[in-house]
Amino acid sequence: MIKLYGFSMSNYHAMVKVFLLEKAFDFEEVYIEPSYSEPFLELSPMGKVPCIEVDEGYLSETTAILDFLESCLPEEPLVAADNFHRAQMAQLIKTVELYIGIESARVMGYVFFGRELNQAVADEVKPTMVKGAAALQRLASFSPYMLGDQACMADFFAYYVFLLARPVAKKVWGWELADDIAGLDGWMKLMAQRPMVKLVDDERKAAIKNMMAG
Ligand SMILES: N[C@@H](CCC(=O)N[C@@H](CS)C(=O)NCC(=O)O)C(=O)O
Repeated sequence: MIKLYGFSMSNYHAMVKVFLLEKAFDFEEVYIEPSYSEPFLELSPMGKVPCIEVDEGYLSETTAILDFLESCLPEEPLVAADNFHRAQMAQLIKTVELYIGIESARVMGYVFFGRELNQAVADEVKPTMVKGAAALQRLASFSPYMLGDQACMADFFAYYVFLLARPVAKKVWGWELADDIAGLDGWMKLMAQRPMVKLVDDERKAAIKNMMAG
């Protein structure tokens, strides 16, 4: 059985978990916090979560995990059948990951963990995110999902990026991302209604509440 290592508060963990649930995989979760130390590096060489354990070994990096899971159960597809549309989806995921997710994470400590804002970093991040948002507007159709009438891998990946990137942009720059990405708000609301997304989101909220309480 697949083992998913990580913790519920992590948005990357949420991406993998929701994907496992949507594809109806049999899996179990193992709570672990990220750490750059042995023996965890054996599972995840950058010391990050999530990672998974399958019969063949360990895998980390969310997009690699999602690709692998998709290839294990192609009969319940969450990617397009033809090569070009699949590559377009990969392009969209990469755009969201590099120019929205990773960039917004550079100022996340200020928004979620009470750290001081590094204004120089914030000044560097914003122009990249502005371009990322404009690129996404070109790449995603929001009709009503990112790439058409069915949810695909890109929707699950991007939803959990924007779940954090939106409050980050709002707090750091007073920037409502949905003002610059037409369709973003409605799409997020649609995603949030999916039963598996709701389940994972409720667990995330409960984990955050627990952390705050204790
Ligand atoms: N590129 C990684 C990012 C995962 C990630 O940033 N995970 C966070 C938890 S949400 C983590 O492990 N942080 C610890 C660290 O960066 O050392 C992926 O795609 O899985």
